[in-house]
Amino acid sequence: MITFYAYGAPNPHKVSIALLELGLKHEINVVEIWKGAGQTPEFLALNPNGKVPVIVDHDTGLTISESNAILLYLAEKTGKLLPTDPKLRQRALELLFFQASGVGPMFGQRAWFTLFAQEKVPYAIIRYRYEAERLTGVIEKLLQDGKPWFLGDDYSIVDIAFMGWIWTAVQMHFPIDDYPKLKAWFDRMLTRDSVKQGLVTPNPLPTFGAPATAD
Ligand SMILES: N[C@@H](CCC(=O)N[C@@H](CS)C(=O)NCC(=O)O)C(=O)O
Repeated sequence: MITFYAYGAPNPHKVSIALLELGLKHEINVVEIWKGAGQTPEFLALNPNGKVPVIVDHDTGLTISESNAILLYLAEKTGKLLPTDPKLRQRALELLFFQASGVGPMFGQRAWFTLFAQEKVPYAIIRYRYEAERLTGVIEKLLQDGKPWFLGDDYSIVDIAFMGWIWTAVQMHFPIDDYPKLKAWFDRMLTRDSVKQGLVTPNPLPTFGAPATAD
């Protein structure tokens, strides 16, 4: 049994999708992150960084934070969604790190400065829009011609890791149609029941207005 500390946001949604895809028994504990619930002593004892997702695996006694570390853990626990071939496995790790260290933070800053910041900061809007769009171009190149998934023929946790922020970016009205391979992958992801359900578990993203421009 797994306890999943979650909220409807890009990183927890990855774990929602993985738990459903893998059919792992779990209970959900909703953490109201925008009401300060991530900063309580009880939650900080689970994750000193005060953010979701976190899982507690009662079978092993392990508490794990960081969405892509959780995806890796769940894949290794079940022996699914991660290739065993050493070259492909290494590629999976590379892409998981790229997603977590590049795409997630830059998409997050773009969202912050174009949708949430109280003050309009043109330099930050330009900087993070440019960087997020550059990274989207990199993702477009990573999707190989004629292959359905990031690692080729097999669906994996790498696809799940990218979906969290790509889904969020689309909900935030950032363009995806300019990236045909990414758009085709995105539509393919949305044919999977675990993805459709995971993206509204424990709750969907809010409705976003139009992102700000620098002028
Ligand atoms: N690198 C972390 C990022 C986690 C993260 O930023 N979580 C957000 C939701 S997507 C959160 O809990 N935000 C609440 C806050 O910043 O107080 C991961 O991949 O899990």
